[in-house]
This record gives sequence, structure tokens and C-alpha cells, in this order.
Amino acid sequence: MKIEKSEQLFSNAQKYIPGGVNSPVRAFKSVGGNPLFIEKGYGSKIVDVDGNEYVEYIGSWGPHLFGHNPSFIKEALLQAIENGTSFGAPTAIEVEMAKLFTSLIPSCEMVRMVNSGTEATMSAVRAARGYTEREKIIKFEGCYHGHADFFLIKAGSGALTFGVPTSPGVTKGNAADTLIADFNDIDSVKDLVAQNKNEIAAIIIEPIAGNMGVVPSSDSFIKELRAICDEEGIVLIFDEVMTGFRVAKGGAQQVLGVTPDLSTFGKIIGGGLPVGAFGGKKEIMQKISPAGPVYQAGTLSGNPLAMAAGYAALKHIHDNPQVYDELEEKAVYLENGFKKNLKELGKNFAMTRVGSMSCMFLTEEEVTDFNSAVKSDTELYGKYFHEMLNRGVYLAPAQFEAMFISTAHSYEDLDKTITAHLESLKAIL
Ligand code: KE4
Repeated sequence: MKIEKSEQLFSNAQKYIPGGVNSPVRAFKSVGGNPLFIEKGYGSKIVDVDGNEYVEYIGSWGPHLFGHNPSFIKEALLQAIENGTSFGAPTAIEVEMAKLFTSLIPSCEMVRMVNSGTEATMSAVRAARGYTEREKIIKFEGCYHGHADFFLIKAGSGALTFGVPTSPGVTKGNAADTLIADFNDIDSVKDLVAQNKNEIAAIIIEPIAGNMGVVPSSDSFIKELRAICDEEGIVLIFDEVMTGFRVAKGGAQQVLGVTPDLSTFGKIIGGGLPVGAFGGKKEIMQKISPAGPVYQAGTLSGNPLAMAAGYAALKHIHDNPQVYDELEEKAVYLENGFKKNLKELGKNFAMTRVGSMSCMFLTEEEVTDFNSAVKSDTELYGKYFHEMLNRGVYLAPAQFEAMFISTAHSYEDLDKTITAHLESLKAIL
């Protein structure tokens, strides 16, 4: 496979950009080799600068529920850009977006648009702290909520993949206010709540984890979390940046049947442009400036281009809820193909899936939390990743990520992927 142009670009990039990339996981550090520079994407495909085409399952880390550059998003952007890019003043599309968004996510009585998932989660925590007048938060080992200081305490995703669970630069003060519980272990939550009585402002969780690989929450766990928050006056925050509009039209809160006090979103709601959002109970959201005293702001929050792309994505979901049936059928097809391969190879690698986000862990033990996830053989995953890449299938360049299927993936794409999966595993086992 010719990759000279990518190699040249990467060599140049490292002179000006830390690690040659604008987000760490893109650098292929945990799978080895150098990153491919992508020229374009269409449907389920991406093409690198050397002209190599791949069926891909990153979808820009989740946004591309309908594949790359779907016509209805492209047309919305082309129309919006005729009027300019950003005004730093309110626009009608922001009202339309908020109205549509809150109609799709009933727990969000009000919503504030921001520019990334990180901004959404850090703002939601500030809202919870302002509302409760408490300071501590509980997060879960292996869950990733973006890179605000108080989250980079045993984060999952990039930090976990690099094996650096606590990032340098995070102050002791921040670490002291962030308590770490174990995913799917309600006793670990009860212990922290008992030890910090009336001090915990919020519990933030990926209700279906996607940043330690995909790890579903157990049936009772989230319901018990809701009960604890009700009893203790703690704000329950669902970080649905990845699961929102991914696992169902109403996100993980619809799948699990549990209503959070606040939720955060990103990825799909931007249609591929930088957007995040946080929303929830009116009594909490009314605390947010300028309605209330909790400050939160952003130069490009709700900008017309991102709103046009995001609105087009959500409107498509609103008008075509059957897309989730299609995504489920395709995800089951791929999952069955992988399971058939593993049976033929006599390998019982742990496979998890919720809707169109899934993961194959290179461990034969069941994966139910962070400690079981990290038993995966990340070196073997690196070999698997490159074998698949050489067969024209582009997966997440890290074991602790999710594999995303879009409506643009054809059954031909899925068959190619299933064949490549078998051949790749045969080559490395
Ligand atoms: P961003 O700030 O990257 O838009 O969102 C942070 C975030 C928050 N919450 C959840 C559940 C998330 O998955 C993310 C970001 N996800 C990673 C992929 N696992 C983004 C990829 C990257 O860091 O480049």
C-alpha cells in the first residue's frame, strides 16, 4: 500500500503540531505505525492522500450516523454559507435547533449549545455545582468526558489507551473534588456517597460506556444510580456525547428507561461540524447565565453553519426514525459475521454492542467494567488493526474505542469487513 504522501505530511506536521495531530488518538500511537492523512470521505468510505480507499468504522468518532457528506447536510451547509458564517448574535436557526432538540430528548426542557463535548460536560458539571452549592463529583473509571481538568482523573479513551490514567497538569485541588467509582458497581457509589455526605453535586456517567471500548451498563445499575441521586439530592448527568442519537432516537436514556437531571451531547448533533450541547431540568438550566448566575459562554456557540448541519441531521432523524431499525439490522449482521469467524477460529474474544456502536476486545474473559476491559491484549489489537487496514478496512486505531456503523454501510461493505476480520485474525493468531 503506497503511503508516501501521508508519511511526508506526518513528518511536516510534527514540526508544527504536538505529535503531528490535533487530537492524540489520531496519531496511531497505541497501534504503531504512522497516521494516514485523509483527503475525502463519501458514504461509508474514506480515501487517504495516497489514493487508498477504505471502508471505515470511525465515522469521525461518532458524528457520521449517515456516513460521510450526506446530501441533506451538504445542501443545508451550502445554503447557510450564502448568508455568512457567524454573527456573534442570536439567529433563528438556534431557536429551531433548540426546539427540535428538546422535542427529541424529553428530559431536556432547555438546552444550551456549545462547541464540543468537553465544553458540554464541563458546563453541565458547573451547572450542577451552582444549583446544589456542593463541590464534589463522582465519575467512573474508564469513562471519558472530554479533557476538562477535573475529568482527567483515570479517564478512559485516549488517556487510558496511552496508559496514563491521570494527566500531568491536573491540580491536586481538581483531583480532590473528583471521586472515582467503578462502572457497574453500585456499592462503590454507595461507599463514596456515604463518605462524602451532602458534599456531592453530581454523578456523571456514560450510561452506556464507549471510551473503554463499548461496555453496556447492567440492567439495575443505572436505575440504582437514579435512586441514589434522588435520595441524596445529587444531580445525575448522562454524558450522551457518544450515545446521543447513536444507540436510539432518544439516546441511552430511552434505551435504559432512566431520566437524568442533565444530559450532554456532541458528535451526531453537529452533523460533522463542531457542536456540543448540555440540557435538562428547567430549574437547573435557568441557573445558567444570563438567566442565572452560573457563567457559561462561547464565541461560536450556536453558530449558523454548525446549527445548519446539526439541524439537518436531527431533522433527518425526526423524519426517518426507521434509520435505527436499519442500523440495528446491519450491526447484527456484522456482529453475527464476526461471531461466526471467532467460532471457526476457536477464539472467544469478548464482543459487546449497543445499537450501531460495538467493540471486539482481544481478551477471552467477559468485559463488564474498566478492570476487565484493560485485560485486552493491546499489542495484538495493534496487529489486528494493521491487518484490517491492509485489507481496506479502517477501524479505530485504539482498542478502547467503539466501532460505528452508519446507514451508508452496504451489505457488500459488511461482507468485505467480515472476510477481512477472519483473514486478519488468522494472520496474527
Ligand atoms: P469532544 O470534546 O472530543 O467533542 O468530546 C469529549 C467527549 C465527551 N464525552 C464522551 C462520552 C466522549 O466520547 C467524548 C469524545 N470521544 C472521543 C472518542 N472516544 C473523541 C475522539 C478524540 O478525542 O479525538
